[in-house]
Amino acid sequence: MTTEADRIADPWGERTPYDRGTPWPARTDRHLAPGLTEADVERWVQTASVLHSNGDAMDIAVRHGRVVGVRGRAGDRVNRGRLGPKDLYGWQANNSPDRLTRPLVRRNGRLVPSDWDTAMDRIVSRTRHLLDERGPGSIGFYTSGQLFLEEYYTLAVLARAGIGTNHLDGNTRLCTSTAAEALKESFGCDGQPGSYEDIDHADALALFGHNMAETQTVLWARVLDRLAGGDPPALVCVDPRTTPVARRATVHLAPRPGTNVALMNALLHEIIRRGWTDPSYIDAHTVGYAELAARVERCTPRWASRICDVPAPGIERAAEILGTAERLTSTVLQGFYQSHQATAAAVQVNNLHLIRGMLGRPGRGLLQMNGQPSAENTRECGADGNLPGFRNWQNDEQVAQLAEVWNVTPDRIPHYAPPTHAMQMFRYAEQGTLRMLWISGTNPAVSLPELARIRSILGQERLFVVVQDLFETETAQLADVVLPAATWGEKTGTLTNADRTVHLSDKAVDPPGEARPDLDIFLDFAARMDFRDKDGGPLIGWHDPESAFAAWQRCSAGRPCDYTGLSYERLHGGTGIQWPCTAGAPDGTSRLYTDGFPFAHPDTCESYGKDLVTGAPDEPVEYRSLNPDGKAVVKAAEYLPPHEDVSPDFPLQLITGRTVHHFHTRTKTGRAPELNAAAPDVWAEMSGAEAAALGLHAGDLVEVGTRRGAVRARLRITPMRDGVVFVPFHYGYWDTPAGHRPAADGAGRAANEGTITDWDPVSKQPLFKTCAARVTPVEPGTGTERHRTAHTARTARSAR
Ligand SMILES: Nc1nc2c(c(=O)[nH]1)N[C@H]1C(S)=C(S)[C@@H](COP(=O)(O)OP(=O)(O)OC[C@H]3O[C@@H](n4cnc5c(=O)[nH]c(N)nc54)[C@H](O)[C@@H]3O)O[C@H]1N2
Ligand SMILES: Nc1nc2c(c(=O)[nH]1)N[C@H]1C(S)=C(S)[C@@H](COP(=O)(O)OP(=O)(O)OC[C@H]3O[C@@H](n4cnc5c(=O)[nH]c(N)nc54)[C@H](O)[C@@H]3O)O[C@H]1N2
Ligand SMILES: [Mo]
Repeated sequence: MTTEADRIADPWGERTPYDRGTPWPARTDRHLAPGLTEADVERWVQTASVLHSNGDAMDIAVRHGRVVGVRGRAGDRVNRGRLGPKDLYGWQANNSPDRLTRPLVRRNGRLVPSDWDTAMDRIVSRTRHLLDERGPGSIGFYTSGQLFLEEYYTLAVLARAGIGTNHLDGNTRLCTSTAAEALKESFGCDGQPGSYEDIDHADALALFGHNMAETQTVLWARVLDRLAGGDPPALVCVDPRTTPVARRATVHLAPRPGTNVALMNALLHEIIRRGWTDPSYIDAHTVGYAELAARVERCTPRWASRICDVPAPGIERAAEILGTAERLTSTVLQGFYQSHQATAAAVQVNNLHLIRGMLGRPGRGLLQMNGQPSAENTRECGADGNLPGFRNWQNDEQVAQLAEVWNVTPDRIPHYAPPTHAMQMFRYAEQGTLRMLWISGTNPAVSLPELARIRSILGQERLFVVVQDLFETETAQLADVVLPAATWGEKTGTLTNADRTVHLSDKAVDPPGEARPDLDIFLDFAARMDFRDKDGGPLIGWHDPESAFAAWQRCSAGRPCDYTGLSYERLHGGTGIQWPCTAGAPDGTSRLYTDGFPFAHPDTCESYGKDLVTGAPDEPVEYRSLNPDGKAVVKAAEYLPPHEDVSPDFPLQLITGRTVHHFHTRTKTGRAPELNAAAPDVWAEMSGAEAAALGLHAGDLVEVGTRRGAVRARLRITPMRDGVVFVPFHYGYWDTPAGHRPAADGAGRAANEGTITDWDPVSKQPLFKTCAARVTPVEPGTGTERHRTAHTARTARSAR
């Protein structure tokens, strides 16, 4: 079946029901520019989605050297041909007339068009000057979860061994550093245990703080198809809002934001009390169970019901589903990762799977999800706070191994302290020790918390800011040099999705004007800086995507993310392949931990663990005595109240997140007419009871204010907990009249005007989902706005 339906009204498309344990049927989705048919397409070029972490495989349609549409790849293991709304329409951003086509440099306070030599000279001379005057610690790199593996790896080598700075992180810090950290805490190492195929086999699915229906629409279609087929799974949803996931749930728990640990402890309490654990699995494969059992002993459902404001019988019912399932698959995402006690909460989901022996078998799946298309690569390549190949900065042997791969002495690779996290880099810039920040593929002037602060940091005279992007974003407007980048469809590289599936994305068309692939920009910089290895050869010996991939393969050898069995050739034509892929496992590996936890061993682990309350790293000796044989670590955590709780002045909890039609700061989806029309401006959501209590109506213009800033938005009434206000975080100001820029009083339309500068102590991920707020009326809505809100709610309902 090939479908070209209106995927704005129905994001998930037609059902293809299937029974438990059978393969998910194919359905090929396609969208071409108006008036074109497949006969008009000159070439189809293979790629995968870059607008979420699902890794939906597709072909780009090319005509007259331009992208004119997309079609899902039915043979791919991830999506079996399906595509979501952002993928069907988002490609139009490639052709946007306002793409950056030339480098820009700041002259007399203004960004003016320039050329590559001038722009790169400015960067290189500033870099050399800072290295001479202040040393490598004055230079930082802030990258993305949206470039390709080859680009991150190159950046990691040039930053860590070339410049010699410890200040390299990705926006993955805002996204899934908690996923990585939770996996390290429990299994000694990052790396996704489960596989999407677990959904085909599960008899129970649990989604923890994950609105999969809107954020991974194709994976949700897979769940909907299971729900429509024979022997459907039970579904547990944990989310304060009545999301489309919640509407389909067998049990929906809507906890007070920030209380996930209390809820998880009560679920674990019930499972232990009712005897639903797997004692032989616990004995054979874990350490730390006794401490967990003691920790949750008094965490009854009644106890949690008071903290989470969830009825105790609901918790008991959910515990029964989780506790009695034969094949439990869980997913975790931002409702945990960006909320209070993020890592501690995510680790409790790992504990649930460990004490029930729910790992390493079909349907026994655990997915500490990713968000961005190539976040996995940022992490494995060490372009965030890890060393490449999931190597442990505290383990000298692993650092020495990396030094050998790079042919440098170990002291060239900074490892005297944990790699600097993004929030700390911005702090260093604020304090003035960081003097140059090179930002690639991310838009922090919209996506970081407390935007007034971020704008003032990036706007400082003394900080030299380089921005590498497709568009003149809010962040680019604050830069000293702007480099025009090529993007998806205009360059070749690989990307790895949330279930470890590696896809090749081929170049389909030329980039506009002088825009260049990020890889070429990083290689050009490395060449101009003339970085050398210890024998005087070039530090970076590769010159194109395929040779960069080969270099990465050598670095990954023997590590959990082993790519040595892959090649561009193998990734061509067929389906994506899951790492580890080696000579011994040439077709990849569907599940990790089918037989123990090899990377939890003290010699091989990526991390010795951290204190779940303070985040202080444990010492190697502590870890070795806790876990001498390398088993999974069951790590208990105590519930603690949120840092910023409600008060009489700020009586509501603000949570921020996503809507199905937009991706992040909308630089791509805001330029696709169908997606923009579906959600053109920011709004705020509240429950009917909460709005009534404040005397507000749907359609009213309100101000959602916190101690730091405010957003003005039209109000929508949607089902969710009372006491909560939700604002999508997608809206910056690039597409609004100048008057819409944040006003002098800070009121804008970016949710992050109001969010708090605070992060999880363990993963250092910012807490975008828990702060105190108030909602005040600005101007009553008109009749049509009230009607529009009602209509939107109706569409969402009928689309279930
Ligand atoms: N349409 C769309 N899809 C996307 C993206 C996008 O921008 N748009 N971005 C991609 C990326 S990078 C990411 S990271 C993912 C994110 O995907 P998700 O995590 O699914 O999306 P969010 O909306 O950020 O948050 C999920 C849910 O967390 C709930 N929540 C808030 N606070 C709490 C809490 O304290 N406890 C619990 N249990 N739940 C809470 C919110 O109500 C929300 O429904 O989506 C990816 N896919
Ligand atoms: N309040 C609140 N804030 C949040 C979140 C939230 O839920 N609430 N979620 C957080 C999360 S999970 C995430 S992932 C972040 C996302 O935050 P950002 O990363 O800031 O958001 P994007 O809009 O995806 O920015 C990516 C930028 O890269 C550019 N780009 C795209 N492709 C390429 C390429 O190939 N090369 C180059 N050089 N540039 C490219 C795009 O034009 C865009 O400007 O936001 C975080 N911020
Ligand atoms: Mo993300």
